[in-house]
Amino acid sequence: MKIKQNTNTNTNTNDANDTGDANDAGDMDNVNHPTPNPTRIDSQLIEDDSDILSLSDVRDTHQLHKSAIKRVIVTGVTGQDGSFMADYLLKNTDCMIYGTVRRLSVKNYTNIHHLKREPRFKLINLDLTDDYSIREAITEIKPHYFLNFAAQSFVDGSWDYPIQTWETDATAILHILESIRKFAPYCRFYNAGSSEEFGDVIKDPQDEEHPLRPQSPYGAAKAAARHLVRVYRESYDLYAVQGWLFNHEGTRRGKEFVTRKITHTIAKIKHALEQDKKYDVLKLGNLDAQRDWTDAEDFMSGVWLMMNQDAPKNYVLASGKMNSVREFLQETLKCANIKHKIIGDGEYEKFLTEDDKLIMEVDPKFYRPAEVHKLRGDCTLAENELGWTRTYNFKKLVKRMYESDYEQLKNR
Ligand code: NAP
Ligand code: G4F
Repeated sequence: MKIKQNTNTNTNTNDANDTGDANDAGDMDNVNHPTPNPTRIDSQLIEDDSDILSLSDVRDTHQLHKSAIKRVIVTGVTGQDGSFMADYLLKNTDCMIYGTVRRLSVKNYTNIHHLKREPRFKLINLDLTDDYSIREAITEIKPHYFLNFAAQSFVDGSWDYPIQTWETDATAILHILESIRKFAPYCRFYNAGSSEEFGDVIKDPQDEEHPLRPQSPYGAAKAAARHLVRVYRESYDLYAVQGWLFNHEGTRRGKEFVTRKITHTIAKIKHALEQDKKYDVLKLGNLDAQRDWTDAEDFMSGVWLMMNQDAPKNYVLASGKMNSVREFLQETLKCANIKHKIIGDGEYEKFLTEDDKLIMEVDPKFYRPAEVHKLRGDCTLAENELGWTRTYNFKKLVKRMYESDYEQLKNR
């Protein structure tokens, strides 16, 4: 078992509480909407500050527009889910989307470059660890929906950065809820919950009744946020929900997560093998861990359905199927048409090509201080009550991710 150093110096709740429709016209009419002028600033997303709409620009547009267009704040829009959510909303609604970014020395807008000329998409500054920026965004934009996808989302990293994880994934949720309660109580709030909250599971599959037994600082922070969301929903009649989303993956997944790490590294190895070049072998941790892996884009409709019911309620989104990390690697190798053999086991397990070239070896560095061994979701409630369905299964997901990585590397 690996023990992590603490390197950081900085820093069941599914009771449908019917609040009535907090989003109805009556509530909204009492609000002085700063309906923005979509043509005022053309987002170029050139990754400097000129990409970002200042809140005073939002304020200037107060009097200019009185249309019924809904405003949605999407946090974490540079990440996987936030960017897919922006795409989903642009395609399926006529909402105005305010994607949030935080100051970084080197900006990475890869996942939102394609939105650069989209008039219904604007960037604003918001850092979850800065409660002032949360309050400013809510008071100035007066959003109809606040979809919070921003987080310290890497479970393994939450042992390295437990305090930052707590502040981003738990404390910030309290700041958002407080600002919504005080300044925009009609605003519907979604917080991205996780199957990691179930953690050390006692039942397979896990549904909305499964107890919260988190195994990591990340899981504990998300579980705390879930309680806060429930308390605010019940205390103040807010439309506030936190779905339980099981692992969802895709072409925009960060490369530190195991699925993308595998598809990206195997794609690199495939290119190297084709050109008879040297390559870095894939190094993984626990190959026996099992996850319920779904396509991330399939989840966006589920989240939006959750946000548009008569009453707020938390749902599990998942596929109901489970595969191991080893199986994900094997499926990727199949997509790459790399025939392999396995030797050794445990820490000594290795994947080799048929002509004995090393592809993957286990590196205990990637073991976690506490592991969630298995997660599989039961999404019957979401299917029955929301009518939510999926289009991608495990094999199609792996193929999609591998082929995207292979093509991207080819075009470099
Ligand atoms: P992701 O790709 O890691 O994206 C996280 C986003 O949060 C990034 O845009 C990041 O911005 C932003 N962020 C991080 N710290 C921030 C801060 N202090 N202030 C403002 N923004 C900050 O994560 P994801 O996979 O899309 O997941 C989205 C949400 O769903 C997260 O809350 C995650 O915990 C949850 N979730 C994910 C899964 C999954 O399988 N993907 C499953 C269950 C729950 P930068 O670009 O500036 O870093
Ligand atoms: O890809 P992972 O890092 O994702 P994990 O820990 O399941 O978390 C993801 O899903 C959660 C939902 O259940 C989200 F809430 C969270 O934000 C994130 O999106 O690891 C998956 C499994 C783990 O059991 C890990 O131990 O893969 C195992 N693994 C084995 N080798 C590895 C590696 N994980 C990573 N990241 N890197 C490895 O080399």
